[in-house]
Amino acid sequence: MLRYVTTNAGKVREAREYLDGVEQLDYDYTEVQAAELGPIAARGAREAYRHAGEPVLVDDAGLFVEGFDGFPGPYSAYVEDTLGVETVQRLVEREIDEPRRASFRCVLAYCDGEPFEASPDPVDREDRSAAAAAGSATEASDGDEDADALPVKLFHGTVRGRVVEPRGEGGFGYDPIFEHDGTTFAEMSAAEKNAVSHRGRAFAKFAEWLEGRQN
Ligand code: ITT
Repeated sequence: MLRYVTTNAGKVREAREYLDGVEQLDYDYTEVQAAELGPIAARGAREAYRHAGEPVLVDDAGLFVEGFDGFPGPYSAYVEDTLGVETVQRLVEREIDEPRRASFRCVLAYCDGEPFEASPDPVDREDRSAAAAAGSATEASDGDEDADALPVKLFHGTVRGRVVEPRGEGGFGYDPIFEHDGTTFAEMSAAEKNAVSHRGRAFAKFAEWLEGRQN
């Protein structure tokens, strides 16, 4: 049984469109600090796999504002919890001229304890963030050899848009302030959002790859 590892019910609603019978695992894995989402998700997937002992899928996402060099990016959850998305929108409006470009990015990290065949989507084979934290570029181990050796398959999805004044009642998180093609994500149904979103794009790749792996 595949476990979708998240504490976020909004993500689960969107994932159901792609994976029949996917079960949520409400497990709060350690989110290491890193400039990119991939290493955070990969490390989370290793930790969640060790915890669950079953195939796991971790989903790490964030809003990258171009005029802020990608901030809040990997810190999106912390910024939502502390400032709130409406404050983020006001800051962007104050500091950045139109069109206030931004992108949403999502990385899905899959781990089932087995190695992976080559495919266009990358495999993370070591815990680079642990290596960086230990001050070594070559030594990947942080003392937990087994976990570091677990390969993790990564699926990326990105969508470009603009930061706008909040509109819409649907979705979650930053959806009311993110506009794509004239509509905010909060004004879309889950199916409409999935058709264009960072998560939808990553899930479409993952679902196709998983089907091939299972057959
Ligand atoms: P888990 O880590 O338990 O999955 P989370 O909500 O902390 O839940 P992330 O770290 O991936 O998940 O999310 C980073 C932030 O981005 C957080 O504030 C989310 O609400 C927000 N977010 C993620 N995906 C989003 C989406 O599709 N639309 C709007 N906001 C989103």
